[in-house]
Amino acid sequence: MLVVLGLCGDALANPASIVPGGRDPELTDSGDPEKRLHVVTDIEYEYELDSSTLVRERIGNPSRDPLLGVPTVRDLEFKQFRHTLTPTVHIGVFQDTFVSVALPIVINQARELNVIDAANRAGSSTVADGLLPEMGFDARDPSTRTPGDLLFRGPNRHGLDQVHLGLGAALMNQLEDDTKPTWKLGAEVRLAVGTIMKFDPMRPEANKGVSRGVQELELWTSFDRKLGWAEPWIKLWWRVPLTAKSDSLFDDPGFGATNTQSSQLAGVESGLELYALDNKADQTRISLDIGNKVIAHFEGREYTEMWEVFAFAGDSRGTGPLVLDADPVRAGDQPLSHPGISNIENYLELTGRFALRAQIGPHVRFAVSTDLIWRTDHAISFADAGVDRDDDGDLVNPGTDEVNPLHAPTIDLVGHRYRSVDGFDLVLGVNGQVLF
Ligand SMILES: [Ca+2]
Ligand SMILES: [Ca+2]
Ligand SMILES: [Ca+2]
Repeated sequence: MLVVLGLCGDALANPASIVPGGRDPELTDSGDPEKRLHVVTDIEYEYELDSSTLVRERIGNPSRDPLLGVPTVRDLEFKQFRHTLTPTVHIGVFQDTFVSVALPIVINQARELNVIDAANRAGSSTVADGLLPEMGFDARDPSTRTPGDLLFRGPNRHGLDQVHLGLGAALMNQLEDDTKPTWKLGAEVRLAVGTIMKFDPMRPEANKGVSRGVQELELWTSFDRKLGWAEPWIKLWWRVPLTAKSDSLFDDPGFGATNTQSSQLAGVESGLELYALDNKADQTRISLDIGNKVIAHFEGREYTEMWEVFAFAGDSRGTGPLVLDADPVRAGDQPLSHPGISNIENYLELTGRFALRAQIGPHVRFAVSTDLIWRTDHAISFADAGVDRDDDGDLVNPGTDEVNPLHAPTIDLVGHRYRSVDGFDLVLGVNGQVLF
């Protein structure tokens, strides 16, 4: 997508040489060198299709060679569709310095889980362990048996997660000194604004929010250099959660709970933009941008493919297998609902991206793009049993403050974990940009 670099973290941007607050690109060769680029407005539409297979670790087969590692069974297929519209405005506030506001709006998000062996629903490990009933669960029609291979369908969701407020500066600007690349640095605060995304099995359509309720900080830097008909660029960024809203699902229950925050992300994006047409006289350009992106997801808690099912099976008003004990030190169960979000193992997101860009005059740009995304296999129910403290022995003692209340043995014990494998996403994007 054609977006000014870094001003919209999820955009498929050529980081480009555009610097709000920097010299107006119309005046590269002549005219008033003091004329500034004041405002860049940008609108982006994305259609995203996500898929993965959920496998379950299955220990307990005595005839299996223990050296082969933990055996798994393929249980469920996950699919999600999402339409997102993101308006962004970047305003030059000083020489080569700019602020930005972006508001990603989820227009619609729908997700479902299909059982792989539809002829034997009862044999699905998710059903066998009591996480879902054999009749399945459809948020839109909870009392009816789900048809075919459909085992779970959540509500259609829409709304806002975060507003992104950015501040950036170009330390070098090729438009002003053509012996140098354009080098930018920036920070972005992402404030949670929308309805917190939750799931209540008794009122499955009551909450249609998409917000994680997490405030994040992103730091980024980028380099871009136009060399004749080619323009290589690279961007590095790191995103860390600062706090979570008090009613978010990222709650620390104390005792032996660790890693209760949303996971951190780090990314490297790069590309090579090749100009098929570059008419300097009227600034008409057509280019192909071929690039890649590597994003590391670090251990932490996330809304995974299974989060609504885990919330379903952990509703403290019922007797599901994931109901937690809020106080491990007090005898008996103090029922605590499983929040649905779960600990994830480190994984990588690897993206190949192709964008076709057109520039019509100095101030109007369009792009269409495709991202192909592969996610490495990783465990998605990965909570530790707790922490061993300074007592004798090195195990987490039951009934003590060493126990992690968020640990649900049915899914978090080695040999019982859920793993997301064969993750593949496709993103199609359309983008328009106007510079003033
Ligand atoms: Ca207890
Ligand atoms: Ca201990
Ligand atoms: Ca110890």
